[in-house]
Amino acid sequence: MGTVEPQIATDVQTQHTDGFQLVIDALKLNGLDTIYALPGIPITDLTRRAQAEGLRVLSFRHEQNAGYAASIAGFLTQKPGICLTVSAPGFLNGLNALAHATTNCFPMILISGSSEREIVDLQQGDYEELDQLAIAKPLAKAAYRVLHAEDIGVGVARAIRAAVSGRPGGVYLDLPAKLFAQSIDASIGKNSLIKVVDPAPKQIPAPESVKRALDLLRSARKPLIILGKGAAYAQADSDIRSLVEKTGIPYLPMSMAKGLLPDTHEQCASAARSFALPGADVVMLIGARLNWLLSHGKGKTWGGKGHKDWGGQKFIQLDISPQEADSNVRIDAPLVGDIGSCVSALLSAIGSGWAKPPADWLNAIQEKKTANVAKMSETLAKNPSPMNFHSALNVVRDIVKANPDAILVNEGANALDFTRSIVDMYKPRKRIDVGTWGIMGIGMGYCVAAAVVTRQQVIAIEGDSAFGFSGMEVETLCRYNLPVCVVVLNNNGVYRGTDVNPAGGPDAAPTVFVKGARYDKLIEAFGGVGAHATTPAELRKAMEEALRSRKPTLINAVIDETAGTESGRITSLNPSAKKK
Ligand code: ADP
Ligand code: TPW
Repeated sequence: MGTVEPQIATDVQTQHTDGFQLVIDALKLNGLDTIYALPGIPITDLTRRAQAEGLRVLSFRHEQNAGYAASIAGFLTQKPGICLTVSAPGFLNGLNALAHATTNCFPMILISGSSEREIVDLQQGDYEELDQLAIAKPLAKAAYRVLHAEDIGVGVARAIRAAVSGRPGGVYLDLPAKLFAQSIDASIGKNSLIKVVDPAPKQIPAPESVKRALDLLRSARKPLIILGKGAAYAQADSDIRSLVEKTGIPYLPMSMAKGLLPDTHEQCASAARSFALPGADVVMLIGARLNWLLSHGKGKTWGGKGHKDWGGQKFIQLDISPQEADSNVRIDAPLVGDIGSCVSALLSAIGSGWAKPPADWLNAIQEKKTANVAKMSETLAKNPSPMNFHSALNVVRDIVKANPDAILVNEGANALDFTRSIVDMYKPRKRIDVGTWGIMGIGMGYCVAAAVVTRQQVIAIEGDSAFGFSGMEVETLCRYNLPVCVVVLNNNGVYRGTDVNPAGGPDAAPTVFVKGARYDKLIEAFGGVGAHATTPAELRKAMEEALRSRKPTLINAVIDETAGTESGRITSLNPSAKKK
């Protein structure tokens, strides 16, 4: 007996911790305070305990939407957005968003519970068996698995560094079910955690590359700056604005870079895009890739003779990825570093005596702009019945102008293209949309994250098809009582609602939905505000009320079903259009 007593005393004195706790502690230690999740085996208790420990755990109706929320939280905050899912199907549902984050250069960590390694590897048919790590790898910037509780600190630290350093991206962290219940000595656990120091170190560009870039820019007769979402992500807003203004160079914002400088800025060349791109002789890309969204830097858009011919431009490219240069056309002056450091290096080298671009170039752009703006104003002033994209978006344009801090979420085809060109943005990182893939389904996930991380009003402009991909999350908007106003531009289908079944049978055409659907009723089922608008006046009233009340609101805005074009502005990418 005498020998047993001290043994019991030691056990009582030893404090233990477990895998659940260490994951929570590791996230908290690194300032990651919000989890976008969908509970189930083996992570239900992780969501409960995280909430009990003061983390914000936002629960979704489908993992894809939780994942999109995490990805855009990463873009808006420069901290990896955390998405938490169950194994196999939950993981796969979240994977789309992980790939999206990687493609768009958004920092995100997908944490999925997984089944027993021994059974998965022998393919013995475990509950939700899937080799998740292997599947995630090609779609993620990095992928890790933690098998021992004392390695959780390292696993989370590596995931954070991989997500935010260099070119940001999606990281997968595989946490097998057994890990969560592992118990270890609390002090060993505590000491195993890592608070990541300087997770996204500055990358200073080489002085010779700064000089090369400025020499080229100085030689330009028709210079142009293109701002991409990498520039928006970098949060170097005032330096970027100084660079644009000090050089006097006209600039084009890519979709999510709108508002980095106000779209109403005199140097903004958006309204003269199709003149500026082929006309420019030197183009400085700041956090924008020459991918399909910029016609790969060549072809007719850039003044090339054929669709693959170079237009003669010289390019300067500011990017954190040294591999990005020359991906599509020759980059004459790559400037590798983080945007903040690159822009500040350019600013110091420029000083105050930079000569503005030749007046004939600036005047020519201004002339095109004035003509196009006048044409657009005429179209916007019309009030057709039924309402069309322009008359509806004219209302949105006014509302955003009056509420420049609101975040605008946008997806659809025509709903996307028209909103992008009609609705001016006034502040950085206020427009978030379908991104590099032109993906449908980001809508409600983006709304949740934008409202939660910025605490600002959110306005979502959604095509009726686009909305359907995440529509069930209106319950999530209501559950968390988020200040989100969703406007569904309802034209009865994908692109428009007028297609007919070519075989004449009873099935609707593939692009057509239930006519006259009342999406507003959907949100009412969960206690939100629904509104039905058939005129710009009704739409204006409903939007104003939504912004005044800050209640979750869904406005079904009825649009002329003949109004859209196939695929919006990218009709030419349809194979049959190519054939013609
Ligand atoms: P857009 O679609 O707006 O044209 P892209 O997503 O194509 O923008 O390009 C963004 C680019 O910005 C990527 O090449 C990425 O490497 C780069 N990038 C992202 N963050 C930073 C940063 N902090 N500093 C420098 N470059 C960055
Ligand atoms: C994940 C293909 C591109 S745009 C679109 C689809 C289905 C919907 C267009 O209709 P909507 O907008 O939203 O009603 P509007 O204004 O033109 O009427 N699946 C995914 N992503 C994409 N891009 C598609 C399908 C697509």
